[in-house]
Amino acid sequence: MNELTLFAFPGACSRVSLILLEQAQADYQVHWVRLTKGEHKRPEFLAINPKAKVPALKIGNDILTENPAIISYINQRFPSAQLLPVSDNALTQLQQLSDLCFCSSTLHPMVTRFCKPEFFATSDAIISVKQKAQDALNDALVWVEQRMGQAAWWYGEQWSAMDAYLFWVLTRLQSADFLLAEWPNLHRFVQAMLTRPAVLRALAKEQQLA
Ligand SMILES: N[C@@H](CCC(=O)N[C@@H](CS)C(=O)NCC(=O)O)C(=O)O
Repeated sequence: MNELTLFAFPGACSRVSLILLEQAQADYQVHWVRLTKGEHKRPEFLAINPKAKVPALKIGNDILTENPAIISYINQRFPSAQLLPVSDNALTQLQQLSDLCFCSSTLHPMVTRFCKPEFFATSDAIISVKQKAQDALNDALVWVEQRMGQAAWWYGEQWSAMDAYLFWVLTRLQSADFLLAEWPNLHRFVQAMLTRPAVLRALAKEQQLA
């Protein structure tokens, strides 16, 4: 089997893959890329991911980037962990991919604008970018809150990679003082995630670097 190394940073979206590797009880290593020190822009890491982003997953001598692709790989490599609901139906599989893309392409850019508005605006416009991101997040989270309803997890009874992804979105927002109080189902969901051993192990790994 090809060795796995996850390039990650505490609190970044690499947390999703970290949780999944823990959930699958995978044999893997973590290589921390200190974003705060600009390590993602250094030649050593650009040789891994020229897009200068975490996560990246090294699989033997190959590299995989982009969250939905990495998550799909981990799911396929560890089938017994059932990180996504199993289905032979091609459309169902694409709907699962669509859910992951909702996190990566719709929610993630809003999260970045809320948490790091200075990446997108000069000082006079920073507050306005953050406010616009908050508005967009509020609109998106109305649907997420409804979709979760009273269900334990995104796909109902079965915990999945979507829960890990949503957990990262929500905890990243909380770390930037986004209040979840308005969203009782999402608040309950985050609390439930914090009781899961794989989630706690992933967070403890992140803490080792902090
Ligand atoms: N489209 C990429 C986005 C990855 C991404 O934005 N990663 C952030 C951390 S959450 C990052 O590495 N940021 C460093 C920077 O932009 O300077 C994916 O889904 O994997």
